Formats: sequence, C-alpha cells, structure tokens
Amino acid sequence: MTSQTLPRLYLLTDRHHTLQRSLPSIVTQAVEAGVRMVQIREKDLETPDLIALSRLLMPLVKQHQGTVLLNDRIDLVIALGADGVHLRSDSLPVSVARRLLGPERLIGISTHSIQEAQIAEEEGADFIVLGPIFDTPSKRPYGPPLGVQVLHEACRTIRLPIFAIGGISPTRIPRVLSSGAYGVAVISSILQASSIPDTTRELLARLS
Ligand code: TZP
Repeated sequence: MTSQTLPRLYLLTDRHHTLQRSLPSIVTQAVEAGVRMVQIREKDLETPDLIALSRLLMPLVKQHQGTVLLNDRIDLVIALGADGVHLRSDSLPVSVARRLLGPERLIGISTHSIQEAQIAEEEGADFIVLGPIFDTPSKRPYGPPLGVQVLHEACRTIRLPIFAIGGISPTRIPRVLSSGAYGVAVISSILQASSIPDTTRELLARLS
C-alpha cells in the first residue's frame, strides 16, 4: 500500500475506553461499517496477552482487506505479519524501524508539533498523526491542544499524509479537512459511540 491509497479513517484501540464492550465486537462492527485501518494500541498489555489479542483482532480487519498496524512493537509486527508499525515518540527512530521492516510495511508515527512531524518526514515515515488538535480528556495532563492553526501550518509544510487526532468527532471533520489533513485518527468517537455502525458511517461520509 502506498501512502496515496491509505484509508482516511484510522481507528485506534483502547480496551479501557469501550464502555465495557469487547474490542473484538467493536472492531467487527467498525470494519463492517467501513473502517479499513486499525492500530492495535494496548500499551499496558504484556507480550503474551498482546499477541493473543492481536491474533483475535487482526483477522477481523484482514477479512475486509483492511490494514493493521501495531503500536510500537516492531518485533510483533514481524512475528504476527501485521501491515506496519505505529511509532510513538519514545519508540525506535523511523530510520531504524524502516531498516528492520523494509520498504513494504507501513510506518506511521505520532507527533505533537510541526517540528516532530518534519523530522518524521525526513526520516522516511509513510504517514503522520498530529495532535491533540482538539481537547481530549486523556491528553489534558500534557497541556493545551494544538488547534487547527498548527494543523494547517503542518499540512502546508509537510507532504506526507497527516491524520488529525484528539477530540475528533464527525462534526469537526470539515474543519480538519479544510486545514489540509488527509484524514483523522479516532479513539472515543468510535469506541464510545452509542451506535458504532452509525458513527463510523457518519465519519466516513464526512471524509469522502
Ligand atoms: N494522541 C493524541 S490525542 C490522542 C492520542 C492517542 C487521543 C485521541 O483520543 P480521542 O478519544 O479520539 O480524542
């Protein structure tokens, strides 16, 4: 998959924020409604449990020809045959990830400033997630959100696809798209939706 054919909606998992619903059930509903890119992001799971969960979730996405990235764990991307890795700021550098994963696997990276996004581009990431753009509870301890102006500036100076993250709801999509974002990355919009299929379809409709 080249970065030109990346889906525009990127779902990140967090089993602590599902309103007590199981991740397999949520991911099933999301992919049936059209999600085609999922990051397994269960940062507090021990390796055996992460492997077990990934083995449950990956086929659900692959059944719909979707793309699965694993958060940070390059070793498990290789071991489990995932489509790529999603790096965090404390992960191995992009250049090392590329050497380990080769040219075909996807490398996405979380960035929190224009400068970090520029470095990620120079080092050879396939796409960038930038945020938090809007207020979102889990990121409040790290300071105020970046806002759409920073997103706009990043999209003006960086050629890679940029996914806006942080407080993304369907109604905010027009604003992030008009700032130049390629797409959006979401957690609670889908994981906490009262109707996962309806919200997924609304997000996708506003992204098309
Ligand atoms: N990185 C920046 S904001 C954020 C992450 C992982 C959280 C996004 O969660 P939500 O629920 O979509 O606002």
